[in-house]
Amino acid sequence: MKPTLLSLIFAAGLVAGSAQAAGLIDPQTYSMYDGPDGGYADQSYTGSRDRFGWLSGGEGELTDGIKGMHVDSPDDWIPYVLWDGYPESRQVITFDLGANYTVNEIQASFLYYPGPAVYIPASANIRFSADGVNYGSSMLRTLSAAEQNPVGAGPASYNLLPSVGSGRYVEVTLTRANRWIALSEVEFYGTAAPVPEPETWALMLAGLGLVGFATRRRA
Ligand SMILES: [Ca+2]
Repeated sequence: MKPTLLSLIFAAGLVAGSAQAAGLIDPQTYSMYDGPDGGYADQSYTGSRDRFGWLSGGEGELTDGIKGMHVDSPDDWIPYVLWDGYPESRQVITFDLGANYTVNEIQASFLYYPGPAVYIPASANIRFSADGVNYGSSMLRTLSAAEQNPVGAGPASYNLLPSVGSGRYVEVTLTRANRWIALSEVEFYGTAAPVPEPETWALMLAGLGLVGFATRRRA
């Protein structure tokens, strides 16, 4: 009876694992080129910033939970990181989620404000990696004309992930439609997807072997 009970417990564990609801993932760090100095830059970034404006090893405005603000005066740019479309036409942000996850959704909070030439990106390219070196194929998300031109100026949030992905590192490449883009937050929703290490597999197989051995002995 013992092996049956063990397999029941094992099966219950699998069911419990798969039933876990997708929740908000807390990224550990992100790296990217900062916005221009002043109110356009990432004001609260905790990592290092080199002389070219490359941010690494920390996090800041894009993961602080502050999003969806309207802008009424130039001071209000502060919760946003802004990048000018010229001369760079793409902005690459790489997030380290801290562990492997199955990611269902990437919500990015932008500002649409055509008066001062702040627009929604035309598209996003998403790539996942388990080790931060080798990335899977690009997942392209093209934003529709309606998404790029919301009714009235103000904050606009879109899911940039066209289909489910998995990994620890997520590279988000934003392609501009026009001049500036303003980004206040990037949120990842998903479930922990632990990839068993070879040692874990060896232990599990050894455990199954022991169960089989015990069953045979009893028979
Ligand atoms: Ca924020």
